[in-house]
Amino acid sequence: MTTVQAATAGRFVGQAVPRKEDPRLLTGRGRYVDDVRLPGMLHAHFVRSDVARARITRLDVSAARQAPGVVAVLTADDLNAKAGPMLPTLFVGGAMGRGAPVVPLAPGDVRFVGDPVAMIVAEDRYAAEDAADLVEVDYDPLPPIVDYESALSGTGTVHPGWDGNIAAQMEVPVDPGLQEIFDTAAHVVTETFHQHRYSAVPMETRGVVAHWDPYREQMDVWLASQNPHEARLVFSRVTGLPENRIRVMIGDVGGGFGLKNFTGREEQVVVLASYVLGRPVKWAEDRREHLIASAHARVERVTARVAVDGEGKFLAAHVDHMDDVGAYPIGGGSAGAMVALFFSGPYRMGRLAWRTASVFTNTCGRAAYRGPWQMETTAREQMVDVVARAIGMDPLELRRRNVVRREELPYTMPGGMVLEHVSPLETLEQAAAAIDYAGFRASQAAALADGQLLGIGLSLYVEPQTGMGPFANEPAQMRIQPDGRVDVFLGSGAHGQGLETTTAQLVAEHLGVDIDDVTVHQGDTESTPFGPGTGGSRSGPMLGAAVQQAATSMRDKVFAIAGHLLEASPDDLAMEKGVISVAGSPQASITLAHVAGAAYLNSGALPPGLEPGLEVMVRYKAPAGMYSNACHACTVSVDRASGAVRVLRYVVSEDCGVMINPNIVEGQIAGGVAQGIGGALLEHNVYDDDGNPLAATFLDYLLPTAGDIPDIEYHHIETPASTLGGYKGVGEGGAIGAPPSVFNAVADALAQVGAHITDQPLTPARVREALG
Ligand code: MCN
Repeated sequence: MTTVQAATAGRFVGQAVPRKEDPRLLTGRGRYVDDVRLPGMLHAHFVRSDVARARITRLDVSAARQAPGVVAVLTADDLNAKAGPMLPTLFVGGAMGRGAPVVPLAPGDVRFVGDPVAMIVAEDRYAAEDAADLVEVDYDPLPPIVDYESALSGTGTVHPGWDGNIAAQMEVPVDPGLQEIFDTAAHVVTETFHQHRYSAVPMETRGVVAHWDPYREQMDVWLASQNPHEARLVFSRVTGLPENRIRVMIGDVGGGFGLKNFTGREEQVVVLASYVLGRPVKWAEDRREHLIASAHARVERVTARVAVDGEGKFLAAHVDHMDDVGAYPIGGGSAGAMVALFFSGPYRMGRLAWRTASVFTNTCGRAAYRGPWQMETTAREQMVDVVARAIGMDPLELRRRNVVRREELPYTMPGGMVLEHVSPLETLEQAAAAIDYAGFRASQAAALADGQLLGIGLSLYVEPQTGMGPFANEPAQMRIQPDGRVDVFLGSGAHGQGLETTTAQLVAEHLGVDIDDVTVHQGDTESTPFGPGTGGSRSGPMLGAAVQQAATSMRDKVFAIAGHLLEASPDDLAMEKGVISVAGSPQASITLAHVAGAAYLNSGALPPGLEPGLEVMVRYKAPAGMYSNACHACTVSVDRASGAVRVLRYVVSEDCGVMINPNIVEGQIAGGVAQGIGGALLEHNVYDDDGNPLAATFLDYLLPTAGDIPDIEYHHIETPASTLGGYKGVGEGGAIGAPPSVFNAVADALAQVGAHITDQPLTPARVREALG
C-alpha cells in the first residue's frame, strides 16, 4: 500500500489520525440493534411467500395463534388498514413520481418469494419461528414475471393497475442533427452490456426494536439505518404519530452501503406492530431473509451506440438503459435518468440522446447500492474498450484523446451538468504510470507467447455528490460545555465510515482544541438536528463543510469573549489545545474552560450585546455541483483451462479534494474496491425461471475473501472543491470504478485470442464459454 501524505495537511485535517471508534468496535463493544434488550420485549418473525406470484386462496393462522409463547399473529387484515403511506419522503413529496404500492403485509396475493404474508410476535424468537410452521397458506400460482427485458411486452402485471410493469420511464430522443452525426461518423460502434443482480450484504443485517409506550405517548425505535431523521418521518406517516412523539436511535451500524438509506417495509411493520400491541417488539433479519427479501441492486442493461471520428474522438452517443426494480423497490431503487445523463462521465462526447425504463418484476425489490447509478460507469468504461478494439486503438490512448482536461473546466456535459474541480486526465496518467501500463503491455505479449493470458483494465469516473434537492443542506450543532469540552451534534449518522474521527479532526483543526476534548453525537433524533443522513458520498463535502462552518463561528464567539477578557483584539488571538493566547505576548493567555465558564455563568463579564452561552447551530448549503473523480487500473490473469480470473494488481488514483483523513479515505476506497471486485467476479443473486432465489445462503452467494483481493495501491490528487474546506466525497467510488476495470482487464486478456465477453459476473463458466 502507498499512502501519499495529503498535500494540504493541517495539524489535524489531512492527518491519518487513528479512528476513534475502532477500540470500541474492534473489541466487541459496539451497540448494534440486536444488542438492545428491553423488559417485556417481544420478538417478531415474518412468514414469507415461497412462490413468486400467486393469489392467496386460504390463510389460516388459528393454530399459530394458539402456539406456546405466541402473543399475536398479524395478517394484512389486522394491520393494513391501520397503516398510513409507507413510501419514502421523496415519493410522498412527489419529487420522484409514483412509488411501488407497498402495504404492510401481502394483501390477498404475493408478488415475490419472500413477500411477507404474516407476522408472528412471540415471547422469544424460537417460539415465533416454531409457530410459523403452523401458519397454513394456500396459493393459486400465476406465471411469474422474472425477466425484466421481456416484462414490458409480456402478459401479466406485477402490481394490478400498473400495466406494462413500468415503474418509470424517460426519453430524450435522437433528433435529426444527432442522427446525421451517426450517419456520417467514421465509426459507429454498438454494444449491449448486462450487469447482474448483486447486493449490499452488510455484516449487520437489517434490524429494529420498537417500543410504543401508551402512557408516555412515546415511540422509541432502535434501528440499523443510515438516515435516522428520514426514518422518523416514515414511522410518523405509517403510524400517524406526530414526529416529536417518535425517537429514532441508530447506535453503531454494521454497514449500510445504500440499503439502509431508506426505511424498509419490515421495519415499518415492526413499528406498527408495537403501536398496535403496546409492547416492545424486536426484529433482527436473518441472513436468508436478507439475501432474498431485503433489497437487490444493479440488474440492468445498457445498449450503447457511440459515433467516433477518424482520430478516435467521440462525437455522440445514444444510451438505451433498462433496469429491474423488482416488486417493491426501496426508495424507488432505480437511477435510470442518472445512468443516462452521466454516461459521458469524464469525456467530451459531443451529443447525447437516451432512454431509460425501470421495470417491475416478481423478484426482490431494488435499493440503492454504493453508487446506485454506477451502470453509467460500467457501460461507458466497458464501451470505451469496445470502441478501442473496434477502431484498432489502445484503450489508454483512446481515453487520453477524449478525456476532459483541466483547461476545459468548467465543462458542460452533454447531459447538461457542469463539471468543475475535477482531474480526470491527471488521475488517468497517475494510474497508468503507477501500474506501468507500457511495461505491462510488453510483458503481456511475452506471457501470451508462453500460453498465459494476462489483461489490463482501466476505468475512469466522475462521481456526483448528493447535494441536491432534499440533500442540499446539512446541519451541525456545537456546544462548548462550561469545562471547555466540546460536543458536536450531527444530523447525519455513520454506518461504518468513521465520522466520529473526521468530525473531531475538523473541530480540533478549526476551533483549536485537543482532539480528545471533542465528543461527537450522532444518530439520535431526540438530540440531533434534522438532516438527510449519509449516502451519495456526502459526508466529506456536506458534513465536513457544516462542521468546519460551526467550528469557525464558534471560534469567532470564543475569541470575542476572550478578547474582551484579555483586553486584546480578537484578531490577535490564536487557540491551540484549548489555550487562547495573544499573538506576540504568549504570557497573555486564557483557557477555553475559563471563557466557557464566563459565557454561561458570568454574563456580566461578556462583551456588551453578546449573547451568553457557547452554542452554535449551522446549516451548510451545497454549491451547485460537486464531483469527485478517479481512475482505477488493474491487471488480471485468466486461466485458459478453468476460466478462473485472478486480480494481480489494483491501482487507484483518486481525487476527493482535500482529504480530511487519508487513512479513512483509503479505507473507504478499499471497501468499495473489494465490493466491486466481488461484484464483477463472484456475487450474484440468481433466480430460476419460476422466480425462486437460488442464492439464499453464503454457500451460494459468494463474497470475496482476503485471498481474492490484492493489496490495493493508492494514489491521490487533491483538487479542492468549491465546498467550504474543499472536501469532496469518496465513499462510493471504489464500488463504482472496480467492476468495469476488472471487466476490461478480463476482456483485454480474452481479446488476445479473439474471444469476446459482454456481461458480468465473470464466473469461470462464463469466461470458459467465451474462450470457446
Ligand atoms: N472523508 C475524508 N476526506 C474527504 C472525503 C471524505 O476524510 N475528502 C471521510 C469522511 O469524513 C467520512 C468518510 O471519508 O468519514 C466517507 O465520507 P464520504 O465519502 O463523504 O461518504 P459518506 O460518509 O457520505 O458515506 C456514504 C458512502 C456511501 S454512499 C456508501 S454506500 C458507503 C460508504 O460511504 N457505505 C459504507 N462507506 C461505507 N463504509 C462502511 N464502513 N460501511 C458502509 O456501509
